[in-house]
Amino acid sequence: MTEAAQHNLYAALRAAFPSDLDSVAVEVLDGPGEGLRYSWQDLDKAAAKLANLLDSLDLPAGARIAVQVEKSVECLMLYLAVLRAGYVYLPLNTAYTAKELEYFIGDAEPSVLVCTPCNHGWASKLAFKAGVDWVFTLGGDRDGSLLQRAAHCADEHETVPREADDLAVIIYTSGTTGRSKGAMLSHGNMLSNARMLKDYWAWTPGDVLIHALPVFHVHGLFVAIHGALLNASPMLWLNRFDAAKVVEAMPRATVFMGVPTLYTRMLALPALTRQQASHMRLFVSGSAPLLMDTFRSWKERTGHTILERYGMSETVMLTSNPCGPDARHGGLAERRGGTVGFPLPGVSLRVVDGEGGLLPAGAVGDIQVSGPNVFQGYWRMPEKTAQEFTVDGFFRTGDVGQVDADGYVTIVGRSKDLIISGGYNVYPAEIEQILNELQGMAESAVIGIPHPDFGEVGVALLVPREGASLSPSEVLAHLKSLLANYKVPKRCYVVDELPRNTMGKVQKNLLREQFKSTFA
Ligand code: MCA
Ligand code: AMP
Repeated sequence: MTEAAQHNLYAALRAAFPSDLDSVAVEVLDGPGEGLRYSWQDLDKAAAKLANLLDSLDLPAGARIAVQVEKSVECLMLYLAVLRAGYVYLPLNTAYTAKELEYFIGDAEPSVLVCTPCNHGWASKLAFKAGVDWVFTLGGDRDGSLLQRAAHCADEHETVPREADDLAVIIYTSGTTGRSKGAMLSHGNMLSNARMLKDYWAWTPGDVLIHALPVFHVHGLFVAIHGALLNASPMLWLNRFDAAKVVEAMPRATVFMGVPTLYTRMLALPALTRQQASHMRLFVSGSAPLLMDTFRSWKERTGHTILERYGMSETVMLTSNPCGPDARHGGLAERRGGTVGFPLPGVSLRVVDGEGGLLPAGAVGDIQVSGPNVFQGYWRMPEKTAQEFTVDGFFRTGDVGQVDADGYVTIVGRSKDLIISGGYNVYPAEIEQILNELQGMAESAVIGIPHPDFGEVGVALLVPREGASLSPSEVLAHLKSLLANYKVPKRCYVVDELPRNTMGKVQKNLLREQFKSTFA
């Protein structure tokens, strides 16, 4: 392999594969492929075939490959193939509606779209209209045109050289303006983060990962998959999270990663016992705040202390509680509930006041970060990108927090108006924009309130125009037709007015207080 090819993330992952390529890399625990075992050789050869298929399409340099398919091992192979062939992977949540897909395709201008066979009718129509050259299908049962076409391709492929700064992935995140932005991550952003996490979380030979997260966001696609592949660790693979199946798999595994909702759902099962979890080494939680109650209950029930970490689509992972003693912090090894741990090695994190002045330990302010993991900017949004970075190159996370005297970081809130529901981000602005365009709507506000399963969910408050009447159920149905289902508020109330401060700004904190017990 050439020197340059080694900057390609795929080359680094491939170099870590075990010498016995016939050993099991992935075992599927659910769905149509339940019981199937894929070897490392299978991953490598399928990724080669798919990369050769992409090469045969004569795509322009830097071509985006948009993928909106159900989770499957074949989807993982496609991800590896795109990296290997040097193109840019664009994963899309399967919950996105036609309207949302249309936006992403219009913005990213991919050359290829891979969709599920059942969406092919409308998705291909929309894609071809937007100028996409190729549309393939990939189903959950190894069906669809993508694999049929790739079957005829050679199963060897020379990994395309990439520089560390070359674009590998675009991940869309919604925003406080209501318009989604594509965060551009390079091969170097992801590889540096994956290598550092391998050390920091002490991945060891013999580790086995239970993979139960979606593969279209940072947590499931990068943190979990890169971790396992870089450590040559087999994955026990669930296409859908199923609390009972994860608990059942624990005696054969050592590592699990999840959002807090997954932990609360497992805690509801009597089968989760100390004995059942005794083979496990590490439980990681992230993407949303882990409640102290969940942290304590997990410890009591299983004997394990969940390791909470913090990251973003724009930065991959930023901080983590220690896995073992951290020499940078006097050998502290304690995983402190309610905190997200220390900045990871190589990451600089600071807490600043409104003017950008550095705050002392314990003071609450805006979190800014820099490091080799921080993204290259927002796709085709140079002004937005410039706004989000300070003059000395720190990225403004939009999270509010503090660093204590021992160096532990705590996230205490967000300056961005964001709801995190079951680990998915929901931006009220995106929903309010749609609501405010409805006939008869004077104004609206979407707020996040506590929910026992999803941690937080959205509630919409609607103010009708004088003389107009609004039907909450019709409004919700309208939102459902346009937005991914997890973004749709769980409740909708018609109110006379919204509380405002003297500047005229809606006081969402008062509304959150008023509705906080809705799901208690
Ligand atoms: C499903 N529903 C939801 C959510 N998920 N509502 C609000 N929030 C959600 N997260 C709704 C559906 O709309 C549907 O409602 C009903 O619940 C049942 O849907 P279903 O698909 O059956 O739900 P599920 O399979 O039980 O899914 C729940 C889940 C899933 C397993 C918690 O949401 C999930 O996998 N979350 C993980 C998200 C994740 O990977 N985040 C990482 C992002 P209806 O019937 O009315 O339509 S990466 C990140 O955040 C950063 C970088 C980081 O730090 O990691
Ligand atoms: P995303 O759009 O998926 O990149 O979401 C990133 C956001 O998720 C961060 O800016 C935080 O607000 C939030 N987040 C991620 N991990 C944690 C955590 N452990 N605790 C609190 N918030 C978190």
